[in-house]
Formats: sequence, C-alpha cells, structure tokens
Amino acid sequence: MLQTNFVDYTFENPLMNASGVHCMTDKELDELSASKAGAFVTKSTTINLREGNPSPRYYDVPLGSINSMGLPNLGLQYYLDYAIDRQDKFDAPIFFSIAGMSVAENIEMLEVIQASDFNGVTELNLSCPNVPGKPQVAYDFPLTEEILTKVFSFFTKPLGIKLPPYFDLAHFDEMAAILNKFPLTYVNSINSVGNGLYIDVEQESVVIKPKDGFGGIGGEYIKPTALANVRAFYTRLNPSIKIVGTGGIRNGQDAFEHLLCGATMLQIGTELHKEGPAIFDRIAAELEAIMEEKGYETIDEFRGKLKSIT
Ligand code: RRO
Repeated sequence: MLQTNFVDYTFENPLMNASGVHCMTDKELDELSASKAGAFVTKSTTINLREGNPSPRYYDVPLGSINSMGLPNLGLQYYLDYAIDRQDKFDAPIFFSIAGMSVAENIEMLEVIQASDFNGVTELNLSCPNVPGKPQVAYDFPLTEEILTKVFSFFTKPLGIKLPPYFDLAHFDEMAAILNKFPLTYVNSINSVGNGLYIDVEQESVVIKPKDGFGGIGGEYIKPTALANVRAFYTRLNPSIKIVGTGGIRNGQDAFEHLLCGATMLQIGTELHKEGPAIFDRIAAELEAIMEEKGYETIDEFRGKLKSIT
C-alpha cells in the first residue's frame, strides 16, 4: 500500500512529475492527472508567457539529461485558470510551481495566488539554473531569508520551496537554520545540478545550444547528491516541514532509497521525459514489490529510517 498523507490529504501514492517535465500544457497536465501518479505539479511559471532559450535545449543522455530550457512557460494566468478549473474535478490537491525572475515578481505572483480560489499547494522555485544572468536564488542565503520573510508576511496557503543541491555540511546547517524560521509545508530537494557540460565526442561539440552547452544535469548522475540533500534536510528541519525527494529516480529501488532518507513525496523528471506517464505504473509496482519482499505494509514503517553504521 503506497498511500501517503501530506497536506491533510491521503495521496494514492507519493509519485509525481518534477516541474518542467510533461507539465507545460493543459494536455500534458491532464495526461499526468489521468496517470498512476499520486499528484502532479505545473511548469514553473512567470507572470507573462516566456519562450525560453533557443533549441536544442534539452538532451537525453545514457545516464541522465542536460537541459537549459530557460523557463519557457505559458504564464501565471494560464496555469491558475487550469488549476482552479480542475481542482474540483480531481480529488488530489494540485501543486503549482512559480519561478519569478525577481523577488518582486515572486511576491506579485504569490499575491495573486493568495487572493485566488486556488486551494492546492504552491511550490516556490528558488533554484532555476538556466536563465542567463540570473544566479540560482537559493545559493544566496541572505536573499533566500529575505524572500521567505516577505512571503510569509502575507501568504497563508500551503507553500513549499524547490532548492538547488548543496554540497557542504556547513551549507546544509546554514540553510536548514534559515528554513526552520518559517512555516514551510515542504522543501523539495533537488533541482537539477546546475551548469554541467555534456560533450558529443564524435561531433567534438556540446549538445545544447544555450550558454555554450552548459545546463542542468538530471537523472542517474545526480541520485547520490539528491539522496544526501533529502537526508540532510530530513535530519535538520522541524518535523512539520516535509521533504519532497527529487533526483535520479528511475525505478522502485531509487524511490525506496529516497523514502528511506526521509522523503514524503517523490518527483521524477528525467526518466518521465524518457518514458512518458506510463512510468508511474512501473515505479509504483516496483516499489510495492520491494516493500512486499521486505515485509513492509506502509511507507510510514520505513520512511526516514536509514541506518548509520555504529
Ligand atoms: O526551465 C528551465 O530551464 C529549468 C528550470 Br525553471 C528549473 O528549475 N530547473 C531546470 O533544470 N530547468
């Protein structure tokens, strides 16, 4: 049984798309809602429609993916209309991702969401690595605290934040201390590992056009970093702040590992892009088989219970 309690709702299973994959249009979003996924999240949006970076801007490779999409999206009103129209028809809460190009743009979008009838969960993306000239916000710790202070001065609906990967225990400590000051619903770790470079040796060339080939890395490459970030925040954050685990989930075992590290919901990007929404049937079945073999009836029996070597 994969049922998962989160934001006062029992999801059929913890599986979702990661924002950016299969969630740009109403057609893609409807396909996710019709899939086995327990929930889904919309493409990170800005106030106005954006074309994003020039193509090719997403490239699948054997061990993962590299992308520099550049935040293409159909604009705040498109996704808000979609979510408000669908929220009464779907049972599960809808996750709504925003990624403003400035603090002011994020605040403006959150004011619109706060005043709207939207009753789902908002995911504030502070970790887009791909807009030229715009550093990943959550690598700037004082700025992150300033944004959250502004946000929670008025925003009262459930809110999670999407973080970039961190690579140093001091950074986990410092970021967790900031996040613990706020009534966050969840922390989503991790976004793609920013600004990697993949090379086509035959062509002696990069594989994506924007930023001379630099882009966010996803998939198998990043699972150990994702697991470390999930574990680090699970062991440092107030228990009221849940963890959404994202990064390198390709099969039931990867999902099990994220849950063992403490994740409540699980998001899949690269492998969803490779396989399409049928992936959720496969991973749900594989996770259930692992649980059955281990004698677990519910996820709560093992969530977060990763053992140390004593
Ligand atoms: O659109 C993108 O280029 C993008 C975003 Br907003 C993000 O948060 N993470 C990513 O890998 N790509």
